[in-house]
Amino acid sequence: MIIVVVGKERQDLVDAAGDGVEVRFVRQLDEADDVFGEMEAVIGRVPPSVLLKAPRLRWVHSPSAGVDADLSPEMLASPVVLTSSAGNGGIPLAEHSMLLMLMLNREVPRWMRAQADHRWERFTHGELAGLTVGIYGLGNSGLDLARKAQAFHMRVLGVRRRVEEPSPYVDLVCDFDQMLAESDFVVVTAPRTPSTAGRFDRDAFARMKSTAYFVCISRGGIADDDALLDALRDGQIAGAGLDAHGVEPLPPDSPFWSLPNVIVTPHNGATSDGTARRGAEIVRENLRRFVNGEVLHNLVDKTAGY
Ligand code: OXD
Repeated sequence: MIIVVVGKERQDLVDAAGDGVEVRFVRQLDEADDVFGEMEAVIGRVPPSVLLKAPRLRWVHSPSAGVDADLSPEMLASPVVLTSSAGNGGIPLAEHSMLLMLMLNREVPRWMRAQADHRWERFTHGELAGLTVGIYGLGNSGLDLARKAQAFHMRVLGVRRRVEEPSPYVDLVCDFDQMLAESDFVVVTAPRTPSTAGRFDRDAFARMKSTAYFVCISRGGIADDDALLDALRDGQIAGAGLDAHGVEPLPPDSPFWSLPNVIVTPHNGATSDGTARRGAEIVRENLRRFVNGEVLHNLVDKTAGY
């Protein structure tokens, strides 16, 4: 059996695969073109052109938690099993959401500007306690955020597709409109899928409180950027904290950079050693399971998109 890993050599993966399995490490998938016809699994992203040249391929493991970029029409049509790294970055993304909410609530950019000018500027700021956060998507990061937000004495609303799943630390799983109407912070933690793309349109922003903030830490494209920009400029909402953007990298001339009520971070919320470590553990365990014919973790429902 041949398994191709796009990434650095790792003895733990060779050990997990065991005897009789060839684990080939490459920097780019193209470097393994001599085994496209034989490889049975790829750990890494597989472009459509390679998918079509790999008749024995049975499993692809994505290095990402969100698999929107892996789900080409060819991948959707293929019987290849896709797994994700979901769960690797849930904790830091929830931390990043708290960070952005705190920064917006306390007007931290104002302190940073004052510090740059060596100016002692004290002002009355908000506190998160007693405010409502609406979490759009109760996966790993959404549920961890719910827990953290409750620890900050916030009321937690959640919107999720699989309402039957347990939602600990969420005060109320509700519908989209109720979340928009009642939240002081709306935080997008959902993957980008056919049903979430463009969900935050003009109508959605119009339904939010004018004092509310929009935070996105999962994927751009779930908000319609033009609608978001207009909502921010027209005062339909108070501001935004954005780690995920419709276009990445955010172009230098994007208006989001300079809006005074927006905090931009460069899709950096989960770039931590912990994310890498958890991702490595998910890969190792799935590799072991694949070789032993066991059910894999983090199976992607390709039609649902996550
Ligand atoms: C992901 C990411 O893994 O956004 O999906 O980093």
